[in-house]
Amino acid sequence: MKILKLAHFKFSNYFHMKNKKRYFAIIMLLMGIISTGKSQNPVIQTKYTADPAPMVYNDRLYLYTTHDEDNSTWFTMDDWLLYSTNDMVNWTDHGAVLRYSHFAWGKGDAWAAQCIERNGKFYLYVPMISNINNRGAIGVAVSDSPFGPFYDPLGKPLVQSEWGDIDPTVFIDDDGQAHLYWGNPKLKYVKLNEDLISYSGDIVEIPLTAESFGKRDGDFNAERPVKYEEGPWLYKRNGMYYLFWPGGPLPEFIAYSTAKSPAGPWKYGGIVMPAEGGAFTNHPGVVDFRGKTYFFYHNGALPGGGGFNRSVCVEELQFNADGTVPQLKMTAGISKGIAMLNPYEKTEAETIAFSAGFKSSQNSKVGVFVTAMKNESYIRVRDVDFRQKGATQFTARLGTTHNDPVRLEIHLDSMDGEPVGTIKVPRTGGNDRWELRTVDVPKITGIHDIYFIVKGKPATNLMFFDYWMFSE
Ligand code: FUB
Repeated sequence: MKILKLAHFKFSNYFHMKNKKRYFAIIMLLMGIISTGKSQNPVIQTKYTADPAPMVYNDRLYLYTTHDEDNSTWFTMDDWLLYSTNDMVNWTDHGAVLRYSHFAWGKGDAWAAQCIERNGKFYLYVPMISNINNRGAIGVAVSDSPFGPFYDPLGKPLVQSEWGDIDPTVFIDDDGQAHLYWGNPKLKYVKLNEDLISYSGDIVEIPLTAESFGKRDGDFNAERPVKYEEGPWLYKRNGMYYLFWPGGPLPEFIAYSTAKSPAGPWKYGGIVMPAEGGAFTNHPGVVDFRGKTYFFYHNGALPGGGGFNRSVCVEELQFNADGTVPQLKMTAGISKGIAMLNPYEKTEAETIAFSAGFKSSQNSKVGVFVTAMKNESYIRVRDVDFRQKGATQFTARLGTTHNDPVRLEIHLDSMDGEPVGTIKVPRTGGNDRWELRTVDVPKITGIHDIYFIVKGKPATNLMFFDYWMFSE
């Protein structure tokens, strides 16, 4: 009930914001960026995603997210999703890796999570409503792979004390000690044991002082005496500990505090990302990857987006020389990838730099695949290196249910002009039945962006697309 009240409070504040005009201007700007096809943010377009939790493992960046169901009017969230990238511009969808229903004690609300690796095992800390006492609780699920399957080794919550036990962030320090922070509106902390599925010592309630978390502007709220709201993210750089967190009053901005020890005391640092982007929540996720630092967050920028239909974005974060964090704006995203994509290896159709009109799903036949929902749906794949030898054939695994012709066009570097190849999509009859099609293409060499554009008369579900590759 308390969380419901909190959300109601969030919701009404949001819609009574005085800066409504500014909000709509930003939405129009983001929609403009999206429609030019040059956008990189939001990084996922085939589903509504929120609460990004990046993790680097074996030189690949994994991104766990929550999942706002389509047309949600509340935080209707049933599962946790996984995406990954090798280049920061093309993202592969690995589908849902865990659901609240996988926990015998889980009742609903698959909210902000974080995954961490130790000794080849993956620990996913997840909040949800527990059916033990109908309150928020934090569980931990374990897997041998970042992709799952994850299982609940405890059969009960790791933490369950009172309302507001949500949004866990986990961090393993250089000395091997793991730390867990969480909470809304309280901020709580505990040291995890070596096994990462238990803790010793008391749960500490971090004092919410203005010195640590900034004086709250606007409303006086006895429950929320400072800016801190929820969604903490613990990160370390050059011996300094950073706690990033969404602050209020609503709509949320992201701010940070620093400390010389992972347990605090914390010193308020300032606002990293002011409130903008059309969602009344935000959520930080910060990670180092191949020498750069990336700052993940969410907004409501996708078509149909908003406070309960959010989308995950990313910016590069460059710290100031003195270790303070500069203020970031929400932008079109990463403009330059950090690696090339090899078109001679099988590439999943759900590896996408940007798309419009596609939705992703998964089934037992092919795993994750994408569906073109309307005429002229497109997928852009960036920085594809055909090398000097060049490609002369294109193969795709795809299908449709329609009698009316549907075609897949392959374009290079732009959606305009003549395609380099066109496939007449075979009528397989369903997404449990697939066919391979190969077409010749004029020799393609060098580095290009590829656009896959689906064209046809059917009103919806034009084409299912599983994977593609070129041949030399
Ligand atoms: O996504 C559900 C909740 O909204 C998260 O747990 C919070 O951090 C906020 O983003």
